Amino acid sequence: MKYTNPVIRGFYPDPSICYAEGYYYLVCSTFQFFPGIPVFRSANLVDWETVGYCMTRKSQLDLTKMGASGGIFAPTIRYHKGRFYVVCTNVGGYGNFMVYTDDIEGEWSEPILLDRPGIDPSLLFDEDKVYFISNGDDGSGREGVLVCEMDIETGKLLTESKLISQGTGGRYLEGPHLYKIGEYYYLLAAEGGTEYGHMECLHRSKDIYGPYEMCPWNPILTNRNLGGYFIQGSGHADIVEGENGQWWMVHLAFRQMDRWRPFHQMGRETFLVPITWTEDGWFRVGTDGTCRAAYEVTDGKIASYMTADYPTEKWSIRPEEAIFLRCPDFGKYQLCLMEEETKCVYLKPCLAKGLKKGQFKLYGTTDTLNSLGDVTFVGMRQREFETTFALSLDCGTMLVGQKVGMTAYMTETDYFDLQVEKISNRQGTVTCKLVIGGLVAPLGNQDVTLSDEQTKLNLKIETRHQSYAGYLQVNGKWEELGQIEAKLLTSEVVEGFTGVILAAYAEANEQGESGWVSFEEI
Ligand code: 6LW
Repeated sequence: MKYTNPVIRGFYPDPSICYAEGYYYLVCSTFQFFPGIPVFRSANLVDWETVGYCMTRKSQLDLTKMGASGGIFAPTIRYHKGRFYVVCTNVGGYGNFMVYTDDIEGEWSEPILLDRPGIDPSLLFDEDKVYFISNGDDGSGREGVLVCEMDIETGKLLTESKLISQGTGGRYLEGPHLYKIGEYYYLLAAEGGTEYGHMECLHRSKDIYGPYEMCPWNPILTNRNLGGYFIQGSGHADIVEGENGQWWMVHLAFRQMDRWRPFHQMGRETFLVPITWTEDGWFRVGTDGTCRAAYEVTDGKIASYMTADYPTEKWSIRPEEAIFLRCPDFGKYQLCLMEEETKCVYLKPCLAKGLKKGQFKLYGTTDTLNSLGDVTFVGMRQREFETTFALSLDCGTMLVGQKVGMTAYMTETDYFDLQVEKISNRQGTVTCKLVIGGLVAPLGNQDVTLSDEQTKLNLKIETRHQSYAGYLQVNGKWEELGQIEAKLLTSEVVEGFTGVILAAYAEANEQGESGWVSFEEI
């Protein structure tokens, strides 16, 4: 098997994986975005398709006014006797919860709230018992990995939580998972924080409650010593057994923009590394405990490669992968979606007759891009350094005073924006600006004349390894309105746990009115 990392590109952090009936399933964090917790399926661990989401209803996930990097943190997925379970934390909301489904392509249950503080919960099915694992405070001020028994039917936690590990001493012990493999319970957990010092450590015990011994070569995975290497931040992992007894680890990491520029704009992504068991019942991962750009694994023999080629991507909406902010009102979106093709029930209100592939319509509200409101916003994660995001916008469908546009969006206070304002039926203005830390930096603008025959404007955002640029097409030629250094839209500058989303949005005019604004991919 030969593949390139990351196996799931763009902002898809905190991966958790399980195996069920011939396929692997993987889930990720989504924070203030909706729907929550994408569910991916793969037959080979390399090619992943989105088959649904755990949180698709406001009754399950109310992200009203949720700030950046609040909301849905690291989920864990497990499969047991025909049912999929996900445990997770709604930070700033109702805390730890469980959802389940018997139909992986269908809807998930309402959340069952779990009465334990902390984040990053996990589950272990062990013969007739189910254990709930989380990290946090044990009640006496000691922080670490906590374990208790759980009734999987009701979500009731049956025993006191016991602290089983405080890790190896790195800061931010998180993302714990327990596995029963052979005669040992193995504990995997991340430490070091989800930045450049990130690492994954391994422990084991014959008793679930410990004492746990540490793997002699901890951390078993980290890229922190590969200075300048473009893959950094390896950690927060989960493992699964693959074909022919080959085990695999999925973990998060990020791609920094250039060798001496430790900044990353695409968020934390999902990587895959092979596992090699040792005779004494420990294991090693990746390449000397690091994650590399590409792997070739044949019959347990592992070759790895430091570099890989990444394609240039053209932005296009795939509705089942589209990402929205907080509590979208799907009545304000019309997407090109075939009813018979989508099992995403939440998208049904967006079904539009008569749209071609690549066309969509947005209806603006008084919620704006720089607010904590439910702005009409539909995006796709930036998945490659080099992306072309080009749309034709029909100003004829806008009301006077409306503002609509395209954005490379990190948070409500940090985004690159190409915005059209309709000044009158005959005039519009296109403005390119950067909003950073809430400060507005205008970069360029251009007045445009509209007529009955000429209502369309072609707009484009180009993403490069180290820049974002906004363009307007004038007389058939792309004219640059503004450009920024990509480092301004990276986690190192903006902070938080998310990555750039390339999105179109629509706002109402001052009277709170909107047209159905038409966009078309070009
Ligand atoms: C998540 C924690 C982490 O809860 O980052 O990298 C936090 N690991 O485990 C947010 O994704």
